[in-house]
Amino acid sequence: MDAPVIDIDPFGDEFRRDPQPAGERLQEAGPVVYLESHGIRGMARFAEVHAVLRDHDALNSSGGAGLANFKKDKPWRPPSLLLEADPPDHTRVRRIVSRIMSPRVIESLRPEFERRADELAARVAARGEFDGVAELAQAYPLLVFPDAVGLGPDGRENLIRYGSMVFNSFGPPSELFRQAMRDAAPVQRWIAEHTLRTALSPDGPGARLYDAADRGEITEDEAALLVRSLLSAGVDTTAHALAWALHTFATHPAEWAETRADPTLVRPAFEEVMRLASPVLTMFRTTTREVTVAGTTIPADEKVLLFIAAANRDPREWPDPHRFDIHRQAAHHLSFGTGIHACVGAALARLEAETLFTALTRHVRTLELAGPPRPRPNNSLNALAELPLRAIPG
Ligand code: OVM
Repeated sequence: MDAPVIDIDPFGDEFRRDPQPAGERLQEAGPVVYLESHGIRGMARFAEVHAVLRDHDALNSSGGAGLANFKKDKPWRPPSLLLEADPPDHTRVRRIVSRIMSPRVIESLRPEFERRADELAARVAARGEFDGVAELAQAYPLLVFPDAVGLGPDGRENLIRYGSMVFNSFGPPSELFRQAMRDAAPVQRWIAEHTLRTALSPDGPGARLYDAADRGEITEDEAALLVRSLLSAGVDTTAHALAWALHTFATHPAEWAETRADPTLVRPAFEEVMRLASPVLTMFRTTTREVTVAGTTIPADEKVLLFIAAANRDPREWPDPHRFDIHRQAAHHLSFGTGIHACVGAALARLEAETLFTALTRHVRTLELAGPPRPRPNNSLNALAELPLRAIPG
């Protein structure tokens, strides 16, 4: 073993409660470490995580983005055609989804998002005390995302349940995963039904994917699986990003005052929140051959855990990495990944954040914690279950 052996369990309670000290220990130990808890390699320094995400030939995704090695263990659902696929298959479908979710297409949603965000922000601010998770961070994506994809109004809570299943599945088959999978059948049935052509409005990205099927660019089944990707990764992730943005502003009143005074700061401040509080803590790749990273050789067919959130706070890349600095150049954080698998919904997530927080600058004078935030344990997400907030409107 040429990598230092570390006893941190990246799916254990201690890591979940506070991933930051573990991140520092991993970085100090070296560019590549061996995590004996699961018999896997890990990386937590920015340079190596960044390089591995871009080296999709040597470290691929069809082995799965979680702990399970799809070459050996049967996946719990048919693999994603995006997240859990490699070129050339991945390239073919990714091109189609990228076009349908392009920044120009997403930008056309802005007026509607602005209207919804303003209504929601005004209503919540007037209430004074509220749960930032239920009433803003989850409520807003659930309000705009299903419409943006072309889903009808009913059953949206299934998206939260399904997101929790998907992101817990990236860890070991622990009690946490079993809990997430309890009564999974009706949720999975709802998701499957809502990936069908008949469930999607004719003007959204869902219908555009079926147009591609009609042109023969993908099959009908592939269109359904690509809609499933949007439903898997589109709600929970943005909800937690918005929750952390609320938390960060509530605990940094000077930065909130500055952002209120100049709402063009909303966008860079959100990038800085994403850097500091990445909703995705960890993601895996699988080696396709023996590969040497920063002088450490990793055999073929091994899972490699990328500590995304830790890399975003690596002092080798970010001066004063734990400080919330809204003037920092933060946009090259790894919370949306990088390389060919970089988040295809990033423009949509950014638009949600920009419209919601711009609306809040108009309706909320001050924001503070009204009680301790309650975490929501998850195998790969940094998630909040509850965020008690107090707002003074204005
Ligand atoms: C997908 C998928 C699911 C979860 C996460 C993700 C972070 C993608 O089904 O394609 O990307």
